[in-house]
Amino acid sequence: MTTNIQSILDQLGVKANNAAFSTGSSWGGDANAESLESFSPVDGKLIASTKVATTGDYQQVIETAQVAFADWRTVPAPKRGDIVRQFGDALRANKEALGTLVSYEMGKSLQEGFGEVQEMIDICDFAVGLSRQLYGLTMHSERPNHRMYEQWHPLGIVGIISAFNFPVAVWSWNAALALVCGNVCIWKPSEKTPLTAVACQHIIAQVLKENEVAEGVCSLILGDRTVGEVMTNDSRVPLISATGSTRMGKEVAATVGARLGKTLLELGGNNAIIISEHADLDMSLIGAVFGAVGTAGQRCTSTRRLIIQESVYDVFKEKLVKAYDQLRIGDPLDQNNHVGPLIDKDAVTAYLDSIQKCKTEGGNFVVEGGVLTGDHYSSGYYVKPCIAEVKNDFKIVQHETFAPILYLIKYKTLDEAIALQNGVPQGLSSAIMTLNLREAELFLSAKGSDCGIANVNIGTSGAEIGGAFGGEKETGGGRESGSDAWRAYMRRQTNTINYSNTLPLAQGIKFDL
Ligand code: UN1
Repeated sequence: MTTNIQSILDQLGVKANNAAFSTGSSWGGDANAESLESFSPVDGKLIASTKVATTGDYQQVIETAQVAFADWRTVPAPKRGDIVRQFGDALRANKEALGTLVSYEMGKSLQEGFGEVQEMIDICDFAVGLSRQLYGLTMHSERPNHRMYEQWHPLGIVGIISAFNFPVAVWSWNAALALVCGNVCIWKPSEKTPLTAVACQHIIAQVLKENEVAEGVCSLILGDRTVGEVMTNDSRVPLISATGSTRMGKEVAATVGARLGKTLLELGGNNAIIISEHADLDMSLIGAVFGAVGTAGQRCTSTRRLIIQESVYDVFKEKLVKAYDQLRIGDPLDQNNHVGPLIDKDAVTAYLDSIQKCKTEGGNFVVEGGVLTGDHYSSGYYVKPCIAEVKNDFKIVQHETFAPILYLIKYKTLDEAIALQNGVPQGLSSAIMTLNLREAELFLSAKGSDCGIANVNIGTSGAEIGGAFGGEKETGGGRESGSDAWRAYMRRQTNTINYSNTLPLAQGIKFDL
């Protein structure tokens, strides 16, 4: 690897120290606390270590955030938007360094690392415009000389729990919107990717400092799931926005629901592309292969299933096998490679386990998987993207494995294909490849895909930030990022104002004294 990671860490202000939390410019942490070490999946080397936050650290963060909210909510929204605009500019200046660190700490290809930072810049731009558009409706009152309208106020502290696979972008979707809406944020990143989080915290803290924003508006707390559990249990945090597995999401939903808090959940996907006999097969190939092997199959939007019409099944399978043959797997910082490593040893075990289960259930591997060994693959986390012919009702096919395993399923009629596509517990992303208008519209209709995202002639991954992002069923129902997702970060207040000389009651009720 030619990239000098040390100079990137220096540029981003990431040092090996005792940091376990930050409330902005100030950092803290107990030197005696447990270490949180970040190893690169690229070469297995220790990049740097931080500390796990203690309960005392958490208290300090939450109390600082509460004080900060009292002021931040009074800053005019367009002014808050201007600060987010400056954050976007700071990300532009650091795009190369941060994108490279994302690639090195998480393992995705450098192009995808840059893409992830671009996604952060895009959401900042979106949030700036939004800061002048937090619209409420006005209604006509049934009573004379009364006015009714609704307005949106910030919630308070937004707790953001993010996953390793998009270690910085998903935080920024939440933070950029939460901030323009007048909330303060506490971010608990994945314990697998603490350093990219530390880098982001430095970038945003600098912008906040230049604008004389108090400590506590944007905080970071490092640690394992224990820290996350303390936060989800805390009624001082009205909204928990969590990204991760369905198992984790169910726990968060139960804990936050028990205290009647709000959640925004973005959980597992089991995304399929339907490839019709009317598809442009060359275009479909790019969508399918990028969807299945991009980020080594570790996106929640990764393509896990291809549902292929029987008349094009063999020819498309052949194209896939050829394309997989040409995939270059290796150091993701080397732009010649398409696929980097999985995140860690557990991910490799889950990948091997799923392949085994698939075989036991009768899956036929047309491209075999396996762990790659040798000098180029020193971390031990590099695996071969593989393809298996399966039945949709195999147990393993119903399950989301965060790895590059692609399942092929054959269909006869489009109704059958849609039933297969919907026939899994998850409901995040879906796509159809067809040049036939009737097929495309049926897929998008109420009788079509049951997912939060449904595309035509585009794969399942790589959504733009402008649309609402999230899905149904076991994906959790939350919507982040674009469209009107901002409403999840605010509370709605209905206001009725009487400017008459009497006090008429609604519904015509008479009550005279
Ligand atoms: C995720 O995997 O959690 O649509 C987010 C995509 C990206 C975001 C994925 N824009 O693939």
